[in-house]
Amino acid sequence: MASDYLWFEGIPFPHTGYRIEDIRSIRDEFVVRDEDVITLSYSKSGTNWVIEIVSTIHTNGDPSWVQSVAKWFHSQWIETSAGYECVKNMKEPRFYTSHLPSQLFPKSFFNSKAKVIYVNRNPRDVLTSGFYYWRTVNYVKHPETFEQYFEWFLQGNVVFGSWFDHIHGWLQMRGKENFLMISYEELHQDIRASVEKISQFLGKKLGPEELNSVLKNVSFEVMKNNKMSNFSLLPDRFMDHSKGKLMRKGVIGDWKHHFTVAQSEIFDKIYEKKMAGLPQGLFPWE
Ligand code: PPS
Repeated sequence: MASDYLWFEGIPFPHTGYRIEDIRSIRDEFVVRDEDVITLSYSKSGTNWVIEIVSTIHTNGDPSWVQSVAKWFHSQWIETSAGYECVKNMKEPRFYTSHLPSQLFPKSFFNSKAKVIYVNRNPRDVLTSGFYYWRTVNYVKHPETFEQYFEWFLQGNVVFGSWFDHIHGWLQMRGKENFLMISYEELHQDIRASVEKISQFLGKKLGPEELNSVLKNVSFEVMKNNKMSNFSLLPDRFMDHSKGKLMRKGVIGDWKHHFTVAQSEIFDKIYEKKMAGLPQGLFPWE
C-alpha cells in the first residue's frame, strides 16, 4: 500500500519530489516576472495539452523543441523541488506549470503581469482520469476501488486537495487581462479556435502554415507517440508504466462509463451546492 501524502496547510501533495520548505518558499519568496507564462490547472484537466500548445506556439509551429526536450524541462511544475530549482535558474522567456491552489501560489504573481492560462475540465472526467493516473505512482495513497476514490475526491482527500476549492480560488482572477481560462472541452470542440485564442493571449500572430503545424503537433495521437511529451521517459520511481499512461483516452465524458447512477446523483447534488452563486453556463459541461 502506497503511503499517505505530504500535507501543507491542509493540502495533500505527493510525498516524493516535493518538500514543505519549497512549497512555502514558492508562495512567500519566489518572484514571478511580468514576462513569465504559466500553465495552471487542477491536475488531470488537460495541463499537458496546454503546455504543448503554448510551447509550439512559442516556436511558431516548429515541433523540434517539444520533440527534443522533455516536457518537465521546458515547462517545469514549479511546486516540485526539481522544478522549483530549475525555474529559479531559468532564463527568459520562462514557461512553467503549476497545480497549486491560489492560496499557495507565489504571492508576487498577484501584482505581476505574468500570463496565466488556467485550464479546467469537467470534474467528473478529472476524477476518472485521476483514478487511473494516480495508481501508476507509489508516492500517493491508492484507493482500493473507484468508489473509494470517488469519495476521496469529493472530500478533497486527493493530491492538490478539493477540485471545488481550486476552481473557486482561481475564478477570482476571472476577467483579469493576464488570466485566460480555457476548458478541456473547448479544446476538444474547436482546437483551431482554442489555439488562436491562446496565441492571441500570448501576443503571437501565427501564419496559416504555422497554425496548421501547431494543430498537428498537439493532437492526441502525436503527443501520445512523442516520448518527450507522453511521460514515458519518467523514471520508474516516479511512474510504473505497466500500470497506466498519461495519454490514456483523451476523450470527453469517460466518467459516464465509470459513475453509477447513484454516484452521478450524489456528484450532481454536491456540485450544485458547491458551485451555487456562479453564473449558469460558465463551464461547457454544465
Ligand atoms: S497532469 O499529470 O495532472 O498534468 O495531467 P493533465 O495533463 O492535466 O491531464 C491528463 C489528461 O489529459 C489528456 N490529454 C489529452 N486529451 C486530448 N488531446 C490531447 N492532446 C491530450 N493531451 C493530454 C490525457 O489523455 C489525460 O486524460 P484521460 O482522460 O486520462 O485520457
